[in-house]
Formats: sequence, structure tokens, C-alpha cells
Amino acid sequence: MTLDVGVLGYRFMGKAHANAMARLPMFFPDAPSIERSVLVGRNEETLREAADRLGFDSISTDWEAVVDDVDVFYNLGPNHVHPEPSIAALEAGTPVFCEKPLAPTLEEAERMAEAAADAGDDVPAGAAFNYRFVPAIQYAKGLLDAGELGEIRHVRGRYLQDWLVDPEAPWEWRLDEDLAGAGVLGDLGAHTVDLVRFLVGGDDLAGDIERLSGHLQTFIDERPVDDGDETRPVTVDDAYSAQLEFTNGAMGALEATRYATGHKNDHTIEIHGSEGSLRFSLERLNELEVLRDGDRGYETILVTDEDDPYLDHWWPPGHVLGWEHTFVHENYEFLSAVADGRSFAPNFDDGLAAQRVLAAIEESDERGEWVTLG
Ligand code: SOE
Repeated sequence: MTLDVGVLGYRFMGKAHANAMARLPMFFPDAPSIERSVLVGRNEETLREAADRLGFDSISTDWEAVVDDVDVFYNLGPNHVHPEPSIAALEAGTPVFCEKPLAPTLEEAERMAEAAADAGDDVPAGAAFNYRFVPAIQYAKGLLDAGELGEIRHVRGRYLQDWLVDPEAPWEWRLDEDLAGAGVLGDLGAHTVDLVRFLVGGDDLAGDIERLSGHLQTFIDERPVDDGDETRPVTVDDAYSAQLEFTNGAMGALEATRYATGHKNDHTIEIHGSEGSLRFSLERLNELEVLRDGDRGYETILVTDEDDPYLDHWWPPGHVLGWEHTFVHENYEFLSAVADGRSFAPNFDDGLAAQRVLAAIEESDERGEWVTLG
């Protein structure tokens, strides 16, 4: 059986997922057979050009018709377009893969998670947290689950970019509260919160987040629109930081910004346990630094062997992978779950869980006090 895939969105994420789908038959021969069937958007001319370039059979400006028609629906549009089409697809029994953050607001994320629960486990609703699918992150997860780091005490996650350092950098939808929900908190913080939950969530590691304290900042509150003299307000945060306390007493420190001069896409996670520590940096995504003996320092493990996660599908040992491979891995897992009619993780509940943390960080910033998640 061939799955007809409908995709809403053809810019950055549309390209990343279309590339992933195109790689599947070459590198993951056991992946289900799929057809990039229809590309959905608003402007026919732009859509047609994108559909040709990204390998889609047809275009549509009517998502309502598409979600009923296809076997799988990908929602890769800006955040404000995540809720309604995703909910409509799930109501029609169509599996959905939705980009992060799940929704602009907590209330909308709750509605999406409810629609996913109503659709049932055999209609997967995936949240596209691609960094879970970095081989070194999966390797780290294996070490943590095996208890090799002992009792977890510290988790540090920071995501640094610099595309807003220039005050003339143009306005875009990511800077508007109505379209994006939040700024860096939703765009980058969602990734870090999800990775922290993935790596150390669960009772036997650091457990859930008990309470947190958050701080948001907007440095420049208007930006030029395209090349003209007109400006538009920036209505979201440019940076956030948060202190976390986990149920077992472990501590977390999270941070993200679009103003970290010189840092393009620098996502790092550090974890310290009673028996060891680990460090991961997206800028060196083929490596994991692990410390097991306090007197000998960190050992750098190259996660590029054929028995490392997903590596047997690619090149001979030592041939490194990149950012785009994370999308291939998540597409492989998600589409396999769809074909088998089984659940997929991370799902809409994971998207909602991350959103609850983000909302609590915002609330803490507004109230100027710690917030209990409970
Ligand atoms: C832009 O800040 C962005 O493209 C995010 O939207 C992505 O989720 C992240 O992976 C890279 O940066």
C-alpha cells in the first residue's frame, strides 16, 4: 500500500520534510511506500513552483478538502496554522505530523491533544521534535536509561542563535504573538524542554518538573518590513531563561536567545549525575562527550559506528551525518507508525507537556515569582 501524504507549508520545514521523504526509499528500504501527493498553501503560483521543486504531484489551496482526502497530513505551516487543520485531520481519522511548538497557546495545544486522544492510538499524532532523532542524543538516552550517570542532579540546556542581533533584520511571522504565540521561548525553548523531558524525564531519572522560575526579554520592539521604511512591532520575547526544580530535587537551567552574537544554531545540553556527566552540542552533532571517571575528564565518543542509532542506514563507519538526517529519522519512525497503525513518540501529549512548561515560564515572568506545575 502507498500512503498519500498531504503537506501544508513549503518553506524551511516544508523543504526539510520533503527532502526527508525523498531520502526514505533510498536509505530506509523498509519504510512504507509514500507519495508526496499534495502540497497545500495559499498562493497558487508560489505553490506550483514549490511543488515542482519539492517533488509533489499536485497543489491545493483548500486544506479542509485535503485533510479528508490524504492518508497522512503534515502541518508545517507557521504556528497559528497548527491547530485547526490538525484537529480537522484527526477528526477525519487522518494521522497528523505537526511541527513544533504544537500551538501558539496552551489552550490550543490542549484542544489538539484532546483531538489526538479522541482519534485513538492507531491514528498517530506526531509532534516533530527532530532533535530526539540525532544519533548522539539517542545514544545519550541509552546511557541515561541504563542508569550509567547515576542519580541526576543537574540539567543545563541552552539554544543560541544570532539572527536578530542586527536591528535592521526584517520583521517576520516568528516575531508576532498572534502568528507565533511566543518568540524564542516557543521556537527554541520548545526543543530544549522536549529534549530535557526525553532525556531525564521519568520517575527513575530526574522525574517531572515540580516548579520553575522564568524570565523573558524583548530587546528591540519594532523591525523593518522588507526593504521599505515601514516597521512592525515585535510582540514576542527575544530571549528567555528558566530555573527548574524536578520532583526528585534535581535542578535545571534553560536559556535561549536570538541575540547570541556569533552563535548560529548552537543547542547544547549538559547533564550531571552522581556517577558521571555528559555534554552534547548540535554544532558537533556526531559527537557525545561522556565523563565516567571524575579524575580523567570527558571522553569524546564519535557516534558514527554502524551499531549506533540509525547509522547502519547511511554510510560506512566514521562518515558523519548532518541536521537534515534528523528529519529522515523522524519521518521514518512516524510513517512506519502510520503504516502499522500504532502510536508514535513524541506525540501531541509530548507537545502539550512541553507547552505547559513554556506557559509556566511565561506565567512566572509575568507574576515575578516561582510557578508550581503540579
Ligand atoms: C528558527 O529559529 C529555527 O529554524 C527553528 O524554527 C527550528 O525549529 C530550529 O531547529 C532551528 O531554528
